[in-house]
Amino acid sequence: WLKGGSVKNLPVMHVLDISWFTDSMREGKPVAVETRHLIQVCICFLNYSFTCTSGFSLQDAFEVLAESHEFNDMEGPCLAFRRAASVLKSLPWTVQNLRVTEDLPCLGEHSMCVIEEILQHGRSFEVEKILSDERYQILKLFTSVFGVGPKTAEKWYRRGLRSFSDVLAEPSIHLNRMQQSGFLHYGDISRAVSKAEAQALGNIIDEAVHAITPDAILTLTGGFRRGKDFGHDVDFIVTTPQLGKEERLLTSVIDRLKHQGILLYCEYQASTFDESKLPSHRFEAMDHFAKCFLILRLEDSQVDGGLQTAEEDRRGWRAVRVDLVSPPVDRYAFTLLGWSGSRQFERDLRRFARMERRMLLDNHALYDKTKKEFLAATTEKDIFAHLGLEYIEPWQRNA
Ligand code: DCT
Ligand code: MG
Repeated sequence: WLKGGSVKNLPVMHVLDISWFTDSMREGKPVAVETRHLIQVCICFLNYSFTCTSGFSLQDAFEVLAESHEFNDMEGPCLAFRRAASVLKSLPWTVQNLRVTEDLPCLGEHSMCVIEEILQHGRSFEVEKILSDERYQILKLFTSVFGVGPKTAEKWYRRGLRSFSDVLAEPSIHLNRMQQSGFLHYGDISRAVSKAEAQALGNIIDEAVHAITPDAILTLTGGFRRGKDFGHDVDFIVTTPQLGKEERLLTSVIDRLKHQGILLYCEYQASTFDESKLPSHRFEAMDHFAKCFLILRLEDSQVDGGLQTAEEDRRGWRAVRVDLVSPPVDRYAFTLLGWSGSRQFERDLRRFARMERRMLLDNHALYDKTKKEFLAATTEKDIFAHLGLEYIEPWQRNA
């Protein structure tokens, strides 16, 4: 299966010997990009199978179920499984019998059945069926490309495309710029970014931002602010003490990175933020501040301890995804709270604000529907206080 690159025999992948892959890597043999990805699926399966027998698999199982429902455009069950995975992740102990789950929140009937099956049999038939399903594997492969969402992946799948080479060889498919860069840098950007690499990028952005505006405010956010050791990208917030100057700052930073020859890809979105349209009653996936999605070139010499690359990779650099968002300074605290994540934490915090406090929270503002007024905040602590919640540090928001 691995050598042929075919995915037809995936149901038998749990008996696959992955030593071929590790041996190839050690011997410096080239490994095709999609094969590498399919191996990730395979390792995920092996992890799942292994952890099932050792009793730590529930969270992985729910992540798989959530993703599969996302691919089927079933938002409700997808969120329910994501929430179940989060609850299990937040527990300081491992679930070993069904009774202890009875008092846990957010575990519906379906989730309980999955837990029961795994606790009893060490595996979930439903999860195994998904993992060996060709459509799931191909959609997972396609959506792993920067710029390819579930809709595009589904479109390609329906057209009979089953691999990256199928997509790239199909003359009627026109990849947008983001997807072209996604394929071009696939190997690098599908590899996790380490803390040291994030730190090195922080130095690069810090230098650029302060060369342009000496009193600019730069903050690392996203998963690395929550103390994670690895991430899929590095997120930063940049703003200026002077209201209105922040948007020009972002375009100047982009120009500077371009001039330095390290800008491999840039999608810039100008601000569409309009105070008069607040509060927003409909939740929008993205805020309206100026932002850019970048791919930057990071040199080995810039990283403390060097880049973590495979032995045969002698380029001396790697591509990394970086996001910059630039709110006006009076919106900084809301943006920081929103971009610090995790996504599940944000979702639940907004839900809490709406249901328990009759308040609307997003990355722009906090609105009190009872008092019909906006609540100002200069720090995250102010926002927690407005919500009547005890402040929790970013590292406690990982669930
Ligand atoms: N975010 C959000 N809504 C979006 C996009 C992002 O609320 N549509 C928030 C949640 C997390 C944060 O912004 C950064 O997003 P990611 O980089 O996707 O998440 P992360 O937690 O940093 O994860 P990773 O470590 O994988 O980058
Ligand atoms: Mg991130």
